[in-house]
Amino acid sequence: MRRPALLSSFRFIHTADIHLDSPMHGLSDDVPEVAERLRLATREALTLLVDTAIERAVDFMLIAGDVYDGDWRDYQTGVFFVRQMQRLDTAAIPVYLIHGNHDAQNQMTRSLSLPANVHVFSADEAESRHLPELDVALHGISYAERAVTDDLVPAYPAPQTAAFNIGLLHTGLGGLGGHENYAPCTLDELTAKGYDYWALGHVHGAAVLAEHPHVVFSGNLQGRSIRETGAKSAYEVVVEDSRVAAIHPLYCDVARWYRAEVDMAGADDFNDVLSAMRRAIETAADEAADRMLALRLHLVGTTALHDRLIAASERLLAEARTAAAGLARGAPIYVEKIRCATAPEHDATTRRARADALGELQRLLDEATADDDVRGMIQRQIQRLVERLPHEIRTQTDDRMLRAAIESDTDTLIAEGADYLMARLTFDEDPA
Ligand SMILES: [Mn+2]
Repeated sequence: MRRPALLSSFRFIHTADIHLDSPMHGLSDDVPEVAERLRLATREALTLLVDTAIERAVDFMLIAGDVYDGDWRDYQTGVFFVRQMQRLDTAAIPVYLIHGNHDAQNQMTRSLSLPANVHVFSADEAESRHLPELDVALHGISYAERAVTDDLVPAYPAPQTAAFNIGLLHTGLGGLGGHENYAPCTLDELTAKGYDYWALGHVHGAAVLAEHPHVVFSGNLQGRSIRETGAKSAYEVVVEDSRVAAIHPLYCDVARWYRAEVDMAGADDFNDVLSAMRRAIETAADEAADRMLALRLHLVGTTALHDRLIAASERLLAEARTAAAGLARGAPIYVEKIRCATAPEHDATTRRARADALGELQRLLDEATADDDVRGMIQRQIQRLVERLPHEIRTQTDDRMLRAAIESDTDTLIAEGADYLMARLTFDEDPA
């Protein structure tokens, strides 16, 4: 095992995927004050990280790609970043960063000069920086273009002897966590490189994949949609005698996304439903402490109220939003969506047996479902709609009917559609 000549002790921050000024997905204009504050969350999280770096007097900061979400709308995004870097400059904290797929060289049409404490690794070839006072060698390369499909690791320089070696790399590492597999590589390849710490970016879930040598994804700094739930952080890495002694998460997220299940099994009427939703909102608010909260409620369980819940979805959302607004709390709560995943006490079998118009409709739907001509027609019509959907929706939607349409799952599509139709016919919009 290689031994540094001089043992060195220091602390640094590893962050990545800041996605500054990224839109927050799933915000609606119904609650403009909350939506506006959530839109600023990526900036506030970076401000908090810089506060923390200064307060803890770390020796340097690493940003492993995707500082920006994409090309700036105007210079304000860049101005904001430069100002935060200037604060670190004043505190004599150097910053080393690489660009990732979102802020690759060819994605950005605007740029601003950065203060002298910030070093951006070249997009032309992997390069190294030596920090003599700490005996640290940093290696990295920025993305020249969005879709980097080559393994970049072989091009990284050999470790410097008598130094603590750190590699900054933006990688999908084999498609981890469903992220695009850019700059693919393997864990074995990274641990075999001879570096002491790999500061990785791109995968938004934090993960320490190996220790001694360390291979670490810091995850993104601030969740931006219901797909990025729970606490988000950067890491503070403590090195003692040229060896990683500890890694602490620094929670700088100012808004948290949560999914909460609300069990409807015990609900007898609409008031019970509202109380259960209110309790779920309060519990999530406690978990988020004093942060902003963006919440999705999943109504679950078997209930006689199933049809009414589906028919009253707009009112339920409005009720949940006013309940959230009524909580005395420093930071706002945004109820993003209510997903009704309850099961009816009386299903299609019971409906089919009814002698009235609903029974007849159910029997008609049954026939249609079994008819190949009808199925073919539905498939063709839906296919035409699906082809027009933006790529992002096609790949990311978690709406059950939309998913069924995209995946040409005609059975689910018809069953869900029939369920909704039945619910709307059985109950009016506004249950008492
Ligand atoms: Mn990325």
